[in-house]
Amino acid sequence: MVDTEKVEVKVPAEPYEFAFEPGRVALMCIDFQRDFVEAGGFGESLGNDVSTLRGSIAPTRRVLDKFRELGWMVIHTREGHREDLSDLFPSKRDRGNPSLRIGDEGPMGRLLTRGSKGHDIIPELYPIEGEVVLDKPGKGAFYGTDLETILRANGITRLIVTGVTTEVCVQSTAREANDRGFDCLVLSDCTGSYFPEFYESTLNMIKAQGGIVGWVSTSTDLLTAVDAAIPEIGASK
Ligand code: TIU
Repeated sequence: MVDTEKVEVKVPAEPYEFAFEPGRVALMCIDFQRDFVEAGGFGESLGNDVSTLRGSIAPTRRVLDKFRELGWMVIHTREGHREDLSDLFPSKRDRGNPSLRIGDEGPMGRLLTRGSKGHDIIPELYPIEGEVVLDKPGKGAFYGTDLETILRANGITRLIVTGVTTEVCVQSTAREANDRGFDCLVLSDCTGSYFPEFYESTLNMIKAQGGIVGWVSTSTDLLTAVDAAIPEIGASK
């Protein structure tokens, strides 16, 4: 048995290597909900082609499987609101004057409303027992949630960030984490945007200026680094 607490995982990344101790890292799967990824949901109601996000699912699943195998912390987030919409600002409900608004009935139930099919996480990345599921009313995962308490209570200092969409909830969460002293490694193939140019710009912004918001790498580089740091576990694959 390898004592994973003593292992340091060194991931090639931009702007430079991202190293972490296994016991201090958590995987964030941000808003992989039907409402953003599947047809008939909130993302499509805003006029987006949701198929652009699907490429991020399979690589995220590979990372999720590795975290599960190793027993490392996993946190899933879901953007959405209470059934009575008491936590929904009018500014958010009305923005853009869409034909279907948050709380309205859509093909997958009420848009971005807790308890609806569309609000829940896609089957490919569905949480299992022991993983944290965090409901959030905003874009950033720290706003209006107990995420900071959960991370600090578990000794987590570094986050592996996946999710949708890159420039909205992923970027907001990475910036919130950064301001609270958490280091974020965003996996470029495990995030997706409805807008290719925003995807590129966001990843560039995060890693610019010596990592002003965080680091960027890929699922392959992360998984290779994990297997290299923990040979017994890698060899058992
Ligand atoms: N519209 C869009 O790109 N994203 C969101 O509204 N929420 C998240 O990113 N989760």
